[in-house]
Amino acid sequence: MEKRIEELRAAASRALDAASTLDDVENARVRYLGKNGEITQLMKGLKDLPAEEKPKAGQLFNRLKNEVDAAIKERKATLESSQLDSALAADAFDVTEPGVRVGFGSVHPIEQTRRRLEDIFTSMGFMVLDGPEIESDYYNFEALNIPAHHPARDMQDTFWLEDGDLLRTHTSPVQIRAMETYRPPIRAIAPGRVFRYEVTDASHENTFHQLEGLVIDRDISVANLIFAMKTLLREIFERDVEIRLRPGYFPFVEPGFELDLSCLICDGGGCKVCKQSGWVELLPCGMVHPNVLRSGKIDPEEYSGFAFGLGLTRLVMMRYGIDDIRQFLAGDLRFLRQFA
Ligand code: 2NL
Repeated sequence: MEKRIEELRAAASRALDAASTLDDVENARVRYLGKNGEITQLMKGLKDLPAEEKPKAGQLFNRLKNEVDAAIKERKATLESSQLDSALAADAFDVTEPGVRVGFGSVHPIEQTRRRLEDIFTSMGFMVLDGPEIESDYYNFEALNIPAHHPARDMQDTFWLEDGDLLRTHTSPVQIRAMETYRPPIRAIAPGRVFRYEVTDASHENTFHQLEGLVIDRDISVANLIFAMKTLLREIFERDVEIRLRPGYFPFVEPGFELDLSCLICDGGGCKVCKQSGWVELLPCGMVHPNVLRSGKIDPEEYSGFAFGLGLTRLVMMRYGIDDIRQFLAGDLRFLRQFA
């Protein structure tokens, strides 16, 4: 019995010395001290020994068990700490190494202009409103006095969705919602992305930016419209501008106007930009149609208003002399960096 105990002690010790991973240690524990382990099995034979040998053998077994147990714990601790050391070593980095410069982006020229316009309008007491880019037929057309089969629906080549909704072709739906939500007086602008189903070229995009505005109160007239538009344009271009109104047709306004700006390139003298006319077409606008007021639950007998639709994309092209609208969405850093 004593000899067998010594053999087991030596074998367990060798196994632990050879253990190079925590798995190896666990395997050794199972092999010697596990339920069916070699030491455990041998201890079970203790009861068959003659009575006088039992106390001594019992003592020896206990010592063996405790020794192997302690050796396992020690080996485990050693391996765990060396594992941590190597994990830390692998993680080490050189704090003296030069950094990699992270490039900063810049604000897109359309966004810059939009922010500037929002500042101008909020300083005049306008709310800045937002709305969904996916709209219903009702908010995009019906409520704006553009009934089914109206030619305007063909004019505005629309991205229709399968469920009958659409990508908004203007931000006017935002203003219909504003009329439903707020009571007059209302002063609001709705800047945002709009979509047209269109073949792209230097001056046409399927996605562009608009900023529409709406003012509703008692006794609002064309005079208020003209004053507001002149103020707006003076702020944008940072100088006094000449404007003129021509009749224009939009189903949601009556009367409707095309607002022309005296050409800023040639000061009205005639150049390539204004095609020698001295004027550039800039701002469709008009007095809100009574039907549209009614859509917004506003009584046209009591209130009147004006509205305008500023093509933000076109404005930015004019301001910076950009001659290809596709630049805006192309993501070419050489283009974008010029506005940083
Ligand atoms: C355009 C269209 C215009 C409006 C937009 C408008 C909105 C409501 C009521 C009445 Cl809720 N009018 N918007 C008015 C006149 C012209 O322009 O496509 N502009 C680039």
